[in-house]
Amino acid sequence: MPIARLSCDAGPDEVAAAVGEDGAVVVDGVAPPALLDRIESELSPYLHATPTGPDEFSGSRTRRTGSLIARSPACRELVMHPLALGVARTFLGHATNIQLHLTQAIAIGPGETAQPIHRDQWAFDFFPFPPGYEVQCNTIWALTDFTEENGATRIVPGSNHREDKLTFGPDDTEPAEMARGSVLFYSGSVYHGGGPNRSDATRIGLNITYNVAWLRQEENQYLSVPREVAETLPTELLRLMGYDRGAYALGYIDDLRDPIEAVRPGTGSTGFAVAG
Ligand SMILES: O=C(O)CCC(=O)C(=O)O
Ligand SMILES: [Fe+2]
Repeated sequence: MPIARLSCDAGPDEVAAAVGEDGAVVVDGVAPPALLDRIESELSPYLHATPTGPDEFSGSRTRRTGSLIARSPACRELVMHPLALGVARTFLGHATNIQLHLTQAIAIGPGETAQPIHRDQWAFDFFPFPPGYEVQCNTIWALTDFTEENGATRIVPGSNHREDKLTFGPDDTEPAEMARGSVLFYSGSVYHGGGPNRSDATRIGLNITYNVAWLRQEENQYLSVPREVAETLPTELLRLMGYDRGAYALGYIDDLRDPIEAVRPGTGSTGFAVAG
């Protein structure tokens, strides 16, 4: 079964429905080349300085560069992209609110082997979420073309509906081939993994993921983005980063103050409940 594809004029509802159906969908041609050029130049020094991974899962020829909000103003536009946010908010609409889970450039170098096939929601200590209760909505934006040869993400379409803790081999998977500027949406429940890179060039994807705001974030935004940078960011982005309550009461400051008060004093509400 091939990976579903939509064109860039698809709306959030259509994309979210496709993610719910098969666990993954590629949307072609979403990010403009000029934005990708800015991201490349802003991230380039960090990508080069990042060490390769320490184990099989992170990849001994793969570099994972985080803190994209702090390091690349252009990446903030992808984090806040109306299609990505719209899909995440729709797909996770059963939760009171959502948050940014992680931002990570994944550069798979030549010679890298296939990443083990997994569900991203296993990060939550393998908690058995009720089938159909989705906790994550993920994107990988293609900063380079993604081809079968250079390590395009491998997906097991439809596996979002399968049991937990299954094992899949390469033949069960399909490569999410896509051109630079396209974006793969996938759920926390779909089985997938980074592909092996048999080319002589590096494959780079920007993995920007969202989760329900009652769970912990994988990338700690409060510590990854220095306070002086946080102070310059739009309130909507800060809230998405976690300067907000999760659901009714999670994450307040001292006397039930709104977490946004830490960065933007005088703008928040007091008490429980999610602001704005
Ligand atoms: O780089 C990719 O294509 C996928 C990476 C991935 O699934 C992960 O790191 O969890
Ligand atoms: Fe993954």
